[in-house]
Amino acid sequence: MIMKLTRRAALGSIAAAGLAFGAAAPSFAADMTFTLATSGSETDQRSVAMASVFAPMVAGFADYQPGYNGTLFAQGTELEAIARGNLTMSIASAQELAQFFPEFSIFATGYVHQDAAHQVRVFNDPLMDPFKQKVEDELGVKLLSVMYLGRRHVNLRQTREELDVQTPADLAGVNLRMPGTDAWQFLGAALGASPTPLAFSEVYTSLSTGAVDGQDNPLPTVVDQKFYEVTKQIALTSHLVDLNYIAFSLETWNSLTADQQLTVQRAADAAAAYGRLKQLDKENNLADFIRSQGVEIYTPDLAAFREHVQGQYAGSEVAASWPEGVLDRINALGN
Ligand code: KDO
Repeated sequence: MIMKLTRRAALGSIAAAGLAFGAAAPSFAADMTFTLATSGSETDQRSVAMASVFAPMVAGFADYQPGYNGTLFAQGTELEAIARGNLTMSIASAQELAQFFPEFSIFATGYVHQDAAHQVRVFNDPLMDPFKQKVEDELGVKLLSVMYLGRRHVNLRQTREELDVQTPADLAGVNLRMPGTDAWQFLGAALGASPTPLAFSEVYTSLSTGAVDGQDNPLPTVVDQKFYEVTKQIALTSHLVDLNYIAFSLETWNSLTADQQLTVQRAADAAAAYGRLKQLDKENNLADFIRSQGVEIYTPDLAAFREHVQGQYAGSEVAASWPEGVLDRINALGN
């Protein structure tokens, strides 16, 4: 009979053997499981970073169990699942957090973050402390690190001959899929389009049937999701240098030893850094492949887009939620 020696049994026998020979019994932390939910795929660079960097670093005391493609929890429900104690981690967005705390919309505002390095400076700046504290105090979620998702561009089914996007006026009446939260819908309208809320998992099918005219995601996502199969152009609007946060259950965090907390924090930072570099590399090298798939890629009138989008936020209800002076501090951390 083959006895399946579980890890716990193995550790127990080692400890017993040690005691038998007078050695001090090593202290083994109870095993635990870190579940992660993401609407991203298993091959998405952020998922790869978590599985290949974060998971091994915490393996000494936690088993990492990811759920991809929204299979564990639907996109936009992960934070509540963490708050209810049904999930350990998620790759959260500022837009999702803005549903709970409207002031987070400042980190989801078009043409504010300038690049990946700016995102890191902002996340590590003291200006973030009240934001992080509020999420811990009121949602029971700890924001460990900032991940780079990439520059979002307008990606359409129409060919450039059919619709040449130079300014926001060219997007009038375009049915542009945006993720479901208010901050995303505001951004879609600020671009000049007619935004349609749709879950990430529905985007490919909706593009292929023509249920929507387009979507906006960074080039690595266009490739990972094969959106190039069902679209014909990308106008490089760079309207949002997008980010995610590695969100972690505060209850689980508080149950960890100090050493385990340090390891989890370092693992999250390492995964975010690794994923950032890989995503930047992909972003800088995918345009030719996408063009080879029949998608025209070009740069529109960026000044026109920036001016129009920023004009839509100025004086809006969204901007009214931003704490005094935070936008100036974010801009001061720019290049
Ligand atoms: C999307 O639904 O377009 C989006 O890019 C929004 C992001 O905030 C994030 O949720 C992302 O999807 C998922 O991580 C899948 O890439």
